[in-house]
Amino acid sequence: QDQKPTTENALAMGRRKFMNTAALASLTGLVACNNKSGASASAEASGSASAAAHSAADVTHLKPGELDTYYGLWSGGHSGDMRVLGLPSGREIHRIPCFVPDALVGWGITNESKKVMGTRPDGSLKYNVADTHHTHASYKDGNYDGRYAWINDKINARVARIRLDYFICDKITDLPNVQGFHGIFPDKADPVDEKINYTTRVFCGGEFSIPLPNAGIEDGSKYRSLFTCVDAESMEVRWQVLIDGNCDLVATSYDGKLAATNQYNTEMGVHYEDMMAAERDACLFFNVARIEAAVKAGKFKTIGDSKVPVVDGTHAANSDPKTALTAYVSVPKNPHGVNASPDAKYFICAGKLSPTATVIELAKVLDWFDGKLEKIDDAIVAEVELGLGPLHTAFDGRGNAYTTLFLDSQVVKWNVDAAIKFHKGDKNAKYVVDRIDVQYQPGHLNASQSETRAADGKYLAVGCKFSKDRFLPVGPLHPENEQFIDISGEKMVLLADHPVRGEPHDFIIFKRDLLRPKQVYNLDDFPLAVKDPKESGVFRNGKKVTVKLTSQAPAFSMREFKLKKGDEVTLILTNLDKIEDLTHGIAIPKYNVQFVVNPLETASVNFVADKPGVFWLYCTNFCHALHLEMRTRMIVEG
Ligand code: CUK
Ligand code: CUA
Ligand code: CA
Repeated sequence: QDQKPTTENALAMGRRKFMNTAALASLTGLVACNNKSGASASAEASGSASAAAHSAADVTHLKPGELDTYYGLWSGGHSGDMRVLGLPSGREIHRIPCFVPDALVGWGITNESKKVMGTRPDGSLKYNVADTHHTHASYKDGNYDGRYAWINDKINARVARIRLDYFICDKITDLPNVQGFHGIFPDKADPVDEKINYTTRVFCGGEFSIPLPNAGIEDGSKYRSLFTCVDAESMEVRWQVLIDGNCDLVATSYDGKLAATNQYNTEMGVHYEDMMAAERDACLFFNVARIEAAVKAGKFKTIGDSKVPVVDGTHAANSDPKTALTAYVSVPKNPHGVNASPDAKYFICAGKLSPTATVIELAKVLDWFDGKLEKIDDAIVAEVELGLGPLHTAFDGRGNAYTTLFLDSQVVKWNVDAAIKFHKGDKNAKYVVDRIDVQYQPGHLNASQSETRAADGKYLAVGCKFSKDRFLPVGPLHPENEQFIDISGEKMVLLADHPVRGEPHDFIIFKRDLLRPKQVYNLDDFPLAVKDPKESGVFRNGKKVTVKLTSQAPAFSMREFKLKKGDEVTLILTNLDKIEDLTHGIAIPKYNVQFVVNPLETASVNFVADKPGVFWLYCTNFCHALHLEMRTRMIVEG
């Protein structure tokens, strides 16, 4: 593959012409054949690249006891969780269950986690599956403040909040009248109150249009999508915007004034060939202050059973810039990804089916809303060719952007100012700085601190959708390859392959000192806490029985307890050990119960004592030299 970093070379790439003229219906075929060429080309290139990669790889190899310098928060895709990676080592340190059950900690088994996840009237979980794509954290002064992260569930249109002090999910909100909730981004400031320079809202894009209300209508032209605003603190849905077209990813401006979503289905097609019929789609901007004012003024409707105010963001209702709530900036064919540059000036949409990236200047979008820019498309300050299948863009804080090229299996580094000059007519402006092969078919990428004003341009991670030959074969299901790249110099240097279990999409990477995680819970945060071993016992109220238990290595507070067959039991366990890392677990054989309690944590489960006999409740989490002896007898009398 051509590695020379010149625009001319990039433009001369023959496959681009093929891409532009070939029937796009054969897109999947093109991916398959490109896979092969990508693999062989990189094998040839690896000889020359390996020497540089070898010495640079030292930074990813931490000595025993050495700590990583960056946190990475990764989405788990249809594993439904959030992952915590340490970087540069690429080690997976933790998984945070949110939407789906987790056997390790008993998420989805304890009453406390079920309350967060949501249950049906019979007490079973509302959902057991999820598909997480995008994870972003809360801001203050343009950088992460370590309070929260949010993650989407595309399948069931839910948004989960993660507390970054304990690395746990504490709230999940269902978005009404939305299917395929995809892009998500918190705001970074308030558009009205300048004193609020931190996150108060989370914006959520609805990707699949549906009948509103959903009444089983076949005529797709009647379907619509909604853009949703969730309150960052209460996690209540604040408002929604009815739009034309759909929402893919979401970005927000640093001043809090604008949110945007890229739209690939402005055609509102229900079949894929209809979704790529138009030459251009859009990046749809939302004027947050005006929407909030419209909601306040009562200019909204509601849909079906939902009480959420829905304002009108369609083309027809927003042609006058002075009152418009939304602005549709045109972007070439089926864009994917919209990303805010760390200098706060631009949003960049990648072309996906077009080999281009579009740079939109935010000041000009605001000018249009103020009636000072004639055509909204005049906010486009660059539209430059990058390569085949551009998807997502990250930044180094030195004016360079890095975009994944899915079909080319590359990351392209390009200079935003040079691209703007080139677009203005300076054909000598060399905007492509470097290209690097990645293995293979990259989706998201992100650089350290890239989504903050403090982008530091040190590292770049690339989520490769196919790992093919990069790891020991483990049967048909391959891991993904989160490749790690040094971007501190002019040329990108590949540092490491990191296998991850499927199927992460997006992730953020930030400096470790932005977080101060807690190691021990606060007893008082749990209303059911059994604060003293002397409080333990079996408390009966007819058939309803509460079992109160505490754990302190190497024993539970009761050596045995008795129940009667048919008892409806609530078992509460408080871990009174307050030492860091001293977690206990409890399992009840044949009752399908297992969960852990961390230091000073309380958790509870409900079950019916329907099986008589002796059941050894035992500690599942290795805690002490007498861990195996740490058990208690549950005696169920028949
Ligand atoms: S999407 Cu997965 S590669 Cu859901 Cu962010 Cu682009
Ligand atoms: Cu307590 Cu093992
Ligand atoms: Ca389209």
